[in-house]
Amino acid sequence: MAGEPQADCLFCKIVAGEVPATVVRETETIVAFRDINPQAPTHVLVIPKAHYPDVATLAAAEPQLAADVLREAGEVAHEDKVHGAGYRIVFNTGSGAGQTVFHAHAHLLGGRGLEWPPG
Ligand code: DGP
Repeated sequence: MAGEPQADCLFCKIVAGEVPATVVRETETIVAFRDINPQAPTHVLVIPKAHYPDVATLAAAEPQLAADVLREAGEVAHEDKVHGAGYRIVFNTGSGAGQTVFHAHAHLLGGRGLEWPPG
């Protein structure tokens, strides 16, 4: 069923506490934790607790939950003090765009200069 935990999903296991992560923020609907392979001084993943394979599927099924992810990414940017200098929120969507974990997640990147266009 849409949104239900998936046994083979790494991020569902992080939500369940079965895989450890450095959690920086948690609400009823989302978890935010530091990326294991950080690409910037602040690199936090913000995920819905419910399982959706990518952001487009999430936004179509539960737009309020997608909004929760965006709002909480902004909150983490404030907490990590990267909001002043600017930061980026990225959703890799599909393997061709670099998505490797198929549980929707926002990358919050900040704390260094960020090039445009991204690679
Ligand atoms: P993406 O390539 O957009 O699907 O991003 C997946 C991210 O997940 C990638 O930046 C690395 C991160 N990641 C993968 N495995 C783990 C893990 O076990 N723990 C944490 N904290 N991050 C992980």
